[in-house]
Amino acid sequence: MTMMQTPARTGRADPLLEIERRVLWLSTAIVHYANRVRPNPSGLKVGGHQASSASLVSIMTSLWFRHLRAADRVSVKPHASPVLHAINYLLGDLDQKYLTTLREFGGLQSYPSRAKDPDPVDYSTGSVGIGATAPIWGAVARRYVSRLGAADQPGLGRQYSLVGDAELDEGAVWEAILDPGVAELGEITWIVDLNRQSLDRVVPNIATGKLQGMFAAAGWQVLTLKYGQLQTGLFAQPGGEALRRRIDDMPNPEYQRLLRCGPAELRERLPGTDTALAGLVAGLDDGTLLAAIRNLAGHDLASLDAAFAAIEDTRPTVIFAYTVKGYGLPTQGHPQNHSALLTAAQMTQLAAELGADPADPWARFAPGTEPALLCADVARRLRRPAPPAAEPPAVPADFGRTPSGTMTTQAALGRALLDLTRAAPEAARRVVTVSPDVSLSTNLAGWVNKVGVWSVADRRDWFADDAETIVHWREKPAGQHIELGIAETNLAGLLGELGATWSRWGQALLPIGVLYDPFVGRALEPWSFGIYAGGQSILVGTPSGVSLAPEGGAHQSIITPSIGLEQPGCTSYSRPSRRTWNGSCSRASACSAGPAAARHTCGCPPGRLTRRWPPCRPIRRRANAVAARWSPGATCSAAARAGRTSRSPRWASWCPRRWRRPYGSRRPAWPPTWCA
Ligand SMILES: Cc1ncc(C[n+]2csc(CCOP(=O)(O)OP(=O)(O)O)c2C)c(N)n1
Repeated sequence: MTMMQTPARTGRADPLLEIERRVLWLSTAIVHYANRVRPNPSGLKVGGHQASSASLVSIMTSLWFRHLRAADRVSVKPHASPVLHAINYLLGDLDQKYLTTLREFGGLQSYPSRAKDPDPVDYSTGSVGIGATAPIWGAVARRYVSRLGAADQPGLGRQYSLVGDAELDEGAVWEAILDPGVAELGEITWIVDLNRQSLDRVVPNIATGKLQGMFAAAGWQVLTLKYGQLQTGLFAQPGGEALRRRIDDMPNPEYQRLLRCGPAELRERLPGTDTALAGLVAGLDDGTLLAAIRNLAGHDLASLDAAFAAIEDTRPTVIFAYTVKGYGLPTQGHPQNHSALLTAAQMTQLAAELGADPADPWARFAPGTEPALLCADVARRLRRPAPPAAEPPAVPADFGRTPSGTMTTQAALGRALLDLTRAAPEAARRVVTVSPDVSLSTNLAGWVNKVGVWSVADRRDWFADDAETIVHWREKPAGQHIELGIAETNLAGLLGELGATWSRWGQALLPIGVLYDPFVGRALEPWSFGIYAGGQSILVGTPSGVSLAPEGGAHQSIITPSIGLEQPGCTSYSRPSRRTWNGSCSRASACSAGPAAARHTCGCPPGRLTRRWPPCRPIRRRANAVAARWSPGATCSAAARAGRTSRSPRWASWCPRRWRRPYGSRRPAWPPTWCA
């Protein structure tokens, strides 16, 4: 029996339903081939997630083939990557040769990867919670670059996240949702794939109501897709109210157990002692009864249409879509189906149910048929122009000014930013600083005064006329400092997206994140992820050094340099002094924006650490040591074109001068798909 029994809404075959079935088949077959067909001499587990994918097939079919527009961007739950590839294949954006390469070297990646997959992927995902929140920071970055005249203006596209329900366990999710600026981003839409299963289990008390309340309290529009059309129809019949109550009241594991029942067992278990419900059940044939219990709105294309139509673009929206993990597969609803693989016999049976041919598993729709025409239409609708080539401004090698005297490198950071506004206004226009509520205590006050604070709309500065106020917090869309709440994970997420605008919209920024040094560790995982996903930025941890600065141990870490040392794709630089700054530069791009860091990180082979640990004192330095000089090679063009780095041997001394060449002269360009 096929489980994809969404009731036909028209008398004839609906091309969207045919596409939905084909997407289910292809996504299941991609995983099947990798595990059970492709030769595997080592015998090592390959893996892949048929049930997680099946859970999102209806939602993604509806989104891509009915609602998505070219300017929209989508982050896809990591374990549904086969669905994304299946859709890209049907749209002509993925060559057939890749369908047999899931998790193979050079093939389709385990999880959607913007940097490595051969087809269009908007956001890399994999570490749950981080990929889900990336579109929030992508939305901020897009709004930010629009001030530079980007072609792709804000508000033109929604930023979707397709999120697993267990993903909402992740702190990164709530850290992002609670940021005060996020409630203003009406282009954000999350769809929670509410299958009530995680990796290990059926989550007993997932408490959807509580989650919905938390989103609503954060200012989000909350939509719920629970009952499919078949269920809704039954609710109107005698005994229907009892059915609704029963479905609402039963615990999640019991519901999942019912999904595993045959008709006879279901007739007994579902009504229990409720005679009204028993009467309703008795009147249903086996097929309708089985279809009804699993008829959740997340698999109902008409219900999905209604939900998309209800999205208000004035505030973020979350849609809780009830689904069945493994929907349409023999493994559906089983508590241990997360990594379960269909057998060859089950695949043959599935092909028969879905109208596929196991002997020709990758067949497209026959030319001229309705689904083929729909695929062609959608491919046209979603075609995106390539972003214009990012032409970053030149960054001067020398500011032509020689500061003297004693200065901490922390103070030099603020000074260098201000000097840049005078020496190279066009480059300075592309600098964007980000701080998790520590911009003043890390010496950015002068810069903030000069450039203002970025906000979605102009806000009145109520202290503009207050003579005692030294730092003016002028919030406006033209501001160049972005202030976040105390949330280092958000900082790293936003930096990654600001550092990727050159590849998305052809606008290079020089993002600089500034935070207290020990909290680099707190931001570490999203930071690593952002580098892997292609974000290019400078992260400044201050104060740093091995001997303690007067600010004390709670604000100074001695392990940050080790972190930089170990992080592939990151050039780490530690400046000597306790009141110093530690510029950890991910890729060459933003090296140009750092003063001391620029001199050294841009000259060093990527992935290496230069470090020096002198005693903890402010340093008397000659002008060009800190604020006056910028690395000759540190231009953003090097940044924008830098390739991935390889691991390098460790270095524990200053970088020799002979290494000080721009990255651009050594590194290959990103592959063209990078600019999707
Ligand atoms: C940060 C992180 N922790 C753990 C994992 C391992 N993991 C992968 S999927 C998964 C469960 C995801 O459940 P859910 O988001 O509900 O997706 P679905 O059940 O629909 O596959 C876990 C724990 C991960 N990828 N990332």
